[in-house]
Amino acid sequence: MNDLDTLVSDAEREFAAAPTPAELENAKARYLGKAGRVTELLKGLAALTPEDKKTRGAAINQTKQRVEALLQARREALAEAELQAQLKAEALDVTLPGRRRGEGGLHPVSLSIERIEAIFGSMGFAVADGPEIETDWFNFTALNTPEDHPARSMHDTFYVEGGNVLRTHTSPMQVRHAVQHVRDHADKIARGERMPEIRVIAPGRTYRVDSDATHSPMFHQCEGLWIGESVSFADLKAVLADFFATFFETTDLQLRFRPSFFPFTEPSAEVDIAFASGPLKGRWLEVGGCGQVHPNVVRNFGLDAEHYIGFAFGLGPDRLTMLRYGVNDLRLFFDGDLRFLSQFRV
Ligand code: FA5
Repeated sequence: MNDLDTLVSDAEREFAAAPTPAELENAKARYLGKAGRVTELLKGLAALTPEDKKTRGAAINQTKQRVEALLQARREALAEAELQAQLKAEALDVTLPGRRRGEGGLHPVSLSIERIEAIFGSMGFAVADGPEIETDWFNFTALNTPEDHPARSMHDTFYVEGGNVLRTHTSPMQVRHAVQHVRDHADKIARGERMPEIRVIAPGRTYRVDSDATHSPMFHQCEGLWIGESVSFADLKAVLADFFATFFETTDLQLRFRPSFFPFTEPSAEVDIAFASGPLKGRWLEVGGCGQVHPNVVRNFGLDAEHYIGFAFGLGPDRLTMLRYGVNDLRLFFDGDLRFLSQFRV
């Protein structure tokens, strides 16, 4: 083996031993770089006779090409190895099952509110919506609630800036809706014509400083108001009895109107229900308040209290949801635990 063949086989060995492209480039410099072995050989040509220069020069050039070819082959081999490693690392198993996106669903209380709206809708009640930050007038004063009423206390009510409150019940919607209704029919009323009855429900969020198994600081109520010329307490009982039977899909429940007091109704009652059978048999739970609308409130609607009469109620959709699904702590609905909430997905 002459010196040139030795050089080629040295280069081949060193290129093969370079495990990365960077190390291969270092090995290349040792042969083809400025001070590399091939370059040094070319420099040595200067000392030869013209005749020797020709043959030796041609031989060195050939050696250089062989080294370059080896280098190129090794470069390609390294690039190919890198590609294969990358493909292996990023291997896609097309037989794996796809990742499922979490399915959403309505909150159980929202499901109840949808149900409440549908049932009262079938009885001719419109649905109204109103602000959760209320003025003192709508939340208390217009509802005949005196300055010293305990509901106004800091212990019961969340006050916000400007003397406004997070509404403590949906009853302010009685006034807001009735005042608008009276305004809409002012011409008729002025002419002494019959005003269309007010028949509305207003579901929504309400707030009180309350927290136990049947009370949450943020909860829901659904107000109901029916005002006409001869709407009686008997109508109130019939409407609520009908509602509960439809909501719970059973006539196997007892309804109790327990005498109570609200400043905005007279007479007033709390509504309790109990199931005559099933897991909740015999347990009474208060689900709302109700009564004949107080004449002072009818006047605040802008109506003649001698002429217009009717009833109002405020139901607790959270409590209805507890009963419907047999849940014993109402706060579970608002903890945001998906393991609990997803059980109600329909
Ligand atoms: C009222 O809020 C009256 N505005 C209801 C009313 C309307 C009476 C119209 C007359 C005419 P009460 O405070 O009882 O009443 O609340 C009504 C219902 O809301 C309760 O029966 C209960 O079901 C629900 N409720 C009250 N506080 C909470 C609470 N902290 N968490 C969950 N539900 C509640």
